[in-house]
Amino acid sequence: MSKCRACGEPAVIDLARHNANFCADHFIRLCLRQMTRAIDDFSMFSREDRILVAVSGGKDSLALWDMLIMEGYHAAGLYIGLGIGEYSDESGRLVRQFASERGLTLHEIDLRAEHGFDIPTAAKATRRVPCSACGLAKRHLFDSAAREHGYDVLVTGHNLDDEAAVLFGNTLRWDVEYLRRQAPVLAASGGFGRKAKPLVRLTEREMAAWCVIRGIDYVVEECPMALGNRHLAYKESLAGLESRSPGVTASFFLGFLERMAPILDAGVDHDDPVACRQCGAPTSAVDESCAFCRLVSTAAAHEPVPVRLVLDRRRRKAFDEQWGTTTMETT
Ligand code: Q46
Ligand code: ZN
Ligand code: ZN
Repeated sequence: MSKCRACGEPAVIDLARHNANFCADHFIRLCLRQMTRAIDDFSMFSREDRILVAVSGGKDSLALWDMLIMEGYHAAGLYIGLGIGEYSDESGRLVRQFASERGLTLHEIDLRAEHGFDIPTAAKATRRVPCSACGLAKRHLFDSAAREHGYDVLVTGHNLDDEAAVLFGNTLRWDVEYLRRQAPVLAASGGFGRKAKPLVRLTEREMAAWCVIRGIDYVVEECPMALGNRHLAYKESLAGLESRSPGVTASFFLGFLERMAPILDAGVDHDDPVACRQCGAPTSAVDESCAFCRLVSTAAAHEPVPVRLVLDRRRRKAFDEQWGTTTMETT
């Protein structure tokens, strides 16, 4: 049996990118060290700050919340019920269970109950891919919840693999504006709060292992609406490279952060926002409602749409293959 590099006890995980194996205890310490390094290197927040963790019920955000609490940070959770069928039911249940078992503060927003729509309906009503309406709603609600409850910073569970996939896509298109915004911390600006990604030095597999070792139940299924999402293809390509050369994903993304630091833009330019005339949130849409309020009025007026009707033929075939369902036969 392989041994832990630090103490020689039996190892529970092999990390090819570190060319080493670790026992549970030393793996936990390694993860905490990597998170703390990201927080300190980018001055994300301090121990005095009040932190709001956007939790989806997936492994990354729950692991992040767990790690922050373990390191003594003041961190509460924010969960948004997106109304994506059973996926949302299960993720909400697991987030509530995580918070109540540990006595942590959890803020919840239910899109359907509070804003009159859900993501499948928003996708249909706006005729755009679900992730576009979803991303817009989440950005708005994260910001407004952090502001309303007086948090200093909002943190998300984006990991090294997520960020490397985004970097890969931005590089393939040489999208300089997006490349500049890939800093793991964005300072508060123009009425928008500070945002940070403390897991940028940790991989997806490491976060799954964290949850297993710490006994955290998380929603294992990917969001069904993500099928066909371009990021997944970039992730798969990088995973292929990683299996042949362990560590290549980390050197790609962390090397970018190190070498490109001078061009990274830690502040987002919102050119003098005004207050949305409906909800008061900062927006660049002068004399108009913000993008979220416009989404609400389009989506809430639409009849509710079940998840499966939003998935197009190609996605539904993949969905059926993945989940063993028969949505293809029902229309
Ligand atoms: S929840 Fe929403 Fe994600 Fe589902 S609809 Fe897309 S953006 S994939 S992180
Ligand atoms: Zn050890
Ligand atoms: Zn608004």
